[in-house]
Amino acid sequence: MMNLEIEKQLTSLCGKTLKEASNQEIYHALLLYVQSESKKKIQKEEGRKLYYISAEFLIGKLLSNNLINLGIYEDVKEILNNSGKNLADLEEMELEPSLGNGGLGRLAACFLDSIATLNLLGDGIGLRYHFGLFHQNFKNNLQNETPDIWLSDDCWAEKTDVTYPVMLAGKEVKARLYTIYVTGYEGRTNRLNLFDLDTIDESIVEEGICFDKSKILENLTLFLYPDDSDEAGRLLRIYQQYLMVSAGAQLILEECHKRGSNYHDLKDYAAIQINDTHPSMVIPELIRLLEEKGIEFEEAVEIVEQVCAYTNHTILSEALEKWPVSSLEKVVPQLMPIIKKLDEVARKRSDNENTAIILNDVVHMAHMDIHFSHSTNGVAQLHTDILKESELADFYALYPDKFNNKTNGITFRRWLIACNPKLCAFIESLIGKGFHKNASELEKLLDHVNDEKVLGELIQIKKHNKHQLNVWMKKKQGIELNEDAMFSIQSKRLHEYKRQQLNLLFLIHQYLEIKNGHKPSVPLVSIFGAKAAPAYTIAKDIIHALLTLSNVFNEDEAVKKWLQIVMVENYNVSAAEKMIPACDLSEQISLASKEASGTGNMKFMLNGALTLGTMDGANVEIAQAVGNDNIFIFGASSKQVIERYQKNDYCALDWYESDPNLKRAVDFIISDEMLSMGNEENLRRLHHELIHKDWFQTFPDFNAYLVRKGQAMEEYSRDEKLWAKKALINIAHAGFFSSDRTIEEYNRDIWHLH
Ligand code: 26W
Repeated sequence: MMNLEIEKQLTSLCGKTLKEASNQEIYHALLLYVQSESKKKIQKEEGRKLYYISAEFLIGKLLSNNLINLGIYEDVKEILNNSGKNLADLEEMELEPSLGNGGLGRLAACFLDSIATLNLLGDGIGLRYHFGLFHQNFKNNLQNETPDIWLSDDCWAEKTDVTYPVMLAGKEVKARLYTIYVTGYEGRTNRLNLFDLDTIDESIVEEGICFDKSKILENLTLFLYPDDSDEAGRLLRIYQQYLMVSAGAQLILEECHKRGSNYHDLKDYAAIQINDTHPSMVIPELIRLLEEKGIEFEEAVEIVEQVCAYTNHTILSEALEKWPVSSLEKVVPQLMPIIKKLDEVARKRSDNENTAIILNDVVHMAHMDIHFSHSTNGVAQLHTDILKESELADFYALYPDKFNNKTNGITFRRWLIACNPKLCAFIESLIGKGFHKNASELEKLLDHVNDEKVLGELIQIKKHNKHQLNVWMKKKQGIELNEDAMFSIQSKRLHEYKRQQLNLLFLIHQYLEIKNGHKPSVPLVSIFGAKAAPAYTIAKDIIHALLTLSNVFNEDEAVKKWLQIVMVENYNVSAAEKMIPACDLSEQISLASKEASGTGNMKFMLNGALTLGTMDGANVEIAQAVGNDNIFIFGASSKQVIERYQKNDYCALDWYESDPNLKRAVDFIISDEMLSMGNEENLRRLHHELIHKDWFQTFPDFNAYLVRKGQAMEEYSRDEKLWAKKALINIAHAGFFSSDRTIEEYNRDIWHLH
């Protein structure tokens, strides 16, 4: 019955039978159909509403996800099959928006899914970047950046008639609202509100991703985080942020007013979550707008503090945004008097200079957030502890009650149900479907961990997923993977603290051992996915070294069978959905204390990979959940690392000179083999950086990493059933890492919706 109705609608939207229609026409019809079905699940807006403001929403492709959430995935698949069409082919046609860098943006997307699934009233606010971050391709073993096109006629972001005036550098522009409907799993529909300017001109992009950074009206929303290594780029970031928060704040006030707020009681109508410091200007902007409505400054400050909450996602100082007063004076002169008054209030609240907002003519955005919101949270227990004890200790002393932890989570709808249908169906056959909405039910799997048949099936599913990844890689990059090997995957932004370079040194070591006649216990396919920020030189050098090393391996017939490096081009959500289900060993090897949480670690665990990791971010909580026998932990503790930084006595050269294995691996970067296939400049720079700086302390962890990874490979090759048992134990304990749990905690402690 359902099928007939859907088919009728699709046929009418296509204007012809599904058999006759092209994939493009069917995709278009499905988009319209899903949008109209989604809108039917919009509910009346009552009570307090959450606004999640974020510069990034890494939402991934939406078709399958929406079909699953609307409960019609299987129906649509069957209807298409009956007409000789294939849903997977349609999924391939969708262009993925790259509206984020990594974890922070993907977290925001998972949160929107969980908020709607839990039937909470909550919308996202962000920007409609035309080309997202960038599209990555490799040429001559180097990363190249081009625009990542996603806007087309078949686009999930609907243009609206709604606009808000925004003052940029004293000139008024019109911010236009676009809407993406966010479906909950068997739940309500909310919105993702994305702002843009009508005046953007995509044709000003020249070679690669270069464009005239001074033409604000034409370039403002072209890219996410355009290169901020120069002044024009930094100003552009401020323009972007202000467009987002000013339009966002106007939308919030307008909606609350419509629902009955007189602004004095704004806290009964709105909760605003500030996702890292990028949207921090929402605080002075709201105060400015409330003053325009006749509210006194003191009261406006109070209202904003009741409404806003701030999430910190990093302790890396370069990511804690600080804007020069002179830059803000240029772009948002209307905010500077307010920020100065807020600085005075902050200085009255505490005589500790470190907690001031303006220091040496620089505005510390995070400081403003902490003073003028009622909650500051970290994103994993360890991260929150470090914030309280060191990075933000002065603020914790001032406002102990504001600080709280919200360990990150992921949506199981996308990261299991959609991306790993075989595993999902198998789990359902064992414990039913309850875990779709109640993730802790996965613990029921513990009853099966000694069942040989179950473990055998789990092994087969992993094999199937590895085969699928191989098929995809062959098609995408013409690379064939050794399916019998262990698949280790490190996929995340490229950053020195995440230490892809440590993995590189391991691979070199393994290669040299094979050359010396010491074969590893199992062949290894080492897969990477990573984009490097366009201006981050050393990160790009690491990509270059990995690609070059991969050539070296491929050229060597004897080594090739044992070792393979695969760099997945343009790593994004869709690539992750293919890679994660196929992983045996999940590489989470950041320098302890530096990875706030990580969320990839949770996705791999849920899909039955074992973690090789340091005691960092949420790895700590994963280790607690699964127990030490079911995870491979190595390396210095966060305490040791923090101490080393405090003492400032780490000397990379000493480690290099005292460990022959390490020295041999590091020097191979500039060996004849590498130089003959790579660029001398890139390789020498990386070599030099490692031995003279190694700011993220790869050398002290090198040996522990070799040993632990060797153990993991040995266990994997010795007893595949035991490995599968450990994988099942990981899946069974993944429930805590559902973003439904995270959102329930945000709501319980911070938002108080319903
Ligand atoms: C300067 C601008 C800037 C700085 C840092 C923009 C973006 C970033 C990062 C990409 C922010 C980020 O993604 N942080 C990650 O947030 C995740 C979700 O909480 C955490 O799991 C990761 O550990 C953290 O690195």
